[in-house]
Amino acid sequence: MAQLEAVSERRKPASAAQIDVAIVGGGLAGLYALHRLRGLGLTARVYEAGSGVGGTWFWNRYPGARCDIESLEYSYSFSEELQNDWTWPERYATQPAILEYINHVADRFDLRRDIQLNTRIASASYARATHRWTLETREGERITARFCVMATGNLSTPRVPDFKGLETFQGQWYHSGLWPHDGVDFTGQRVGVIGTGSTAIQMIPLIAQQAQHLFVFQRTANFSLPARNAPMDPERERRHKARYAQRVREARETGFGVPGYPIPTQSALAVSEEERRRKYEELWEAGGTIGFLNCYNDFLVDEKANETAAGFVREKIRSIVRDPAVAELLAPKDHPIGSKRLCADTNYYETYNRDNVTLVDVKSAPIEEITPRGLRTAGQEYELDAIAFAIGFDAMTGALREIDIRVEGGEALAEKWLAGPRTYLGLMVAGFPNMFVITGPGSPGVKSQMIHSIEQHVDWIADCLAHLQTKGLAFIEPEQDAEDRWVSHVNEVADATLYPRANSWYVGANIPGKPRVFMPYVGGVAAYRRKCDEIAAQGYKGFLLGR
Ligand code: N01
Repeated sequence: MAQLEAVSERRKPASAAQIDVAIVGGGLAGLYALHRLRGLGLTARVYEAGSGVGGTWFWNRYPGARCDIESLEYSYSFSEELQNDWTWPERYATQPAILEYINHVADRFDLRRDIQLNTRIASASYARATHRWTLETREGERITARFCVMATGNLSTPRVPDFKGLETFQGQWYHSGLWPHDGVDFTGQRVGVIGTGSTAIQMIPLIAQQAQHLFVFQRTANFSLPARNAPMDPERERRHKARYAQRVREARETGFGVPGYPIPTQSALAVSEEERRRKYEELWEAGGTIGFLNCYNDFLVDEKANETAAGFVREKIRSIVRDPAVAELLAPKDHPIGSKRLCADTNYYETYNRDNVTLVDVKSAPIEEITPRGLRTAGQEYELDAIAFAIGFDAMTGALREIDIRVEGGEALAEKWLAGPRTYLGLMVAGFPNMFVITGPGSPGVKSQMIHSIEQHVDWIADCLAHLQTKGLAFIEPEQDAEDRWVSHVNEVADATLYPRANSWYVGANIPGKPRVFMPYVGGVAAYRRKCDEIAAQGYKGFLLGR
């Protein structure tokens, strides 16, 4: 009986009003944070704006949405049983398959009782006197917590389409990041897709198969490599699972958190052209992007080395796309390959050989306005029944800036970040005690296999909270100096690479008026983990801790 009571006590939801940890966001990061922090005996609760768990995989339901990292890698590693039991049907899982997996995790680890859906956190305010955060939801509910974990995601605030005349459009329009849950049938329609980033590159081939005519409005051509998706090879899956624990350890010693791709040591310029080409051909045939990013040590550092790969991909585009003028427009020439997110596709370039697809260059003739019947560029009006905006997100900072985060008597986070985000390790912000960010700006999150980084961040946070518990400490916050040094380090590392050369969301270039600051840490997950571990081992060097 006593045992039963203990079980039922454990199954009770954490009290909503006063908890140890408020976790904002119920995506992959929020769910793992809940699981891990519960394991410390803390009361924790997730607040999620959506009507279901899954975060990015809940919202991004556009045609073709799937992960561009192989699913055997893009999975949680904290439970070997979970990994062994789960079967991914394809090499790269679709959005519905990933969402099913996330829901399975929520059930399997009994997470739902501490997840509050349909709840958007509007503000979070910290009182130094009590060492507590007070969060307020849009509906006015108040929650107080000792710690706040922002699992708000990096690509969760869709960029609002601000095209002149949009309100006059008589057709339907959609944003990739807020796609209707029942899907959209474009059969027989004239459709416009705006954007040619990773999202558009996934949706274009599928919309082209449905639409009467598809117009793709491209401002900047992007590099894309064939994904070579296929049904899961059972033998490959068996081998993968047999070496699972070892693979997880190997992933930690890589740049991007994907095992099988150790940090390269050879320059692209140190080998013959023939050898380089052979390697690029092999990688092109194998499919996916991680191989390319890891092929030579100067791929993302040296312009000449990078150009060897960029030129190779441009040649491939010219060999696939039959109309030479279209091929030229699709071949990127204004940024190094990999300096923007390298895309993985299925039949992207091939799609431009279809009679019902037109590529429109909106760099030379920009979009002037959306009209009631379609869209007008500097040269022409295009009649459209539907528009799909694949124009991206207010990345990395958008979701945090949407919440009014402040410390009583101090400045708001949005004010502090006016000139760009500043963090210590991407994990905490000076002046904002007891608030942790998962894969925030200044961390390698978006430049890695996200789940790898999520788990590393959450584990670090959990160890930190356990340290505070053991020592009877009430708060932790970064020293200003430590934060400044980390920001300088993040910039130095980025400046030594080709990344800042591109107008990408990594520098906020896609949001008009956003300060141009390179946000991710590109020193790789191995170096980053070592740094985080060293800092913790030195008694949380660079942090102020107190009672
Ligand atoms: O967004 P983007 P996304 N007029 O910002 C164009 C992840 N992701 O949603 O480059 C005309 O990359 C803009 O043009 P330009 C992944 O990390 C992952 O595609 O600014 N065009 C660009 O072409 C990815 O990087 C998966 O000149 C305009 C496009 O819109 C991130 O999400 C799948 C415009 C926006 O591209 C974001 O990708 C999909 C305008 N006014 C996405 N404004 C996986 O597989 C913007 N554009 C895991």
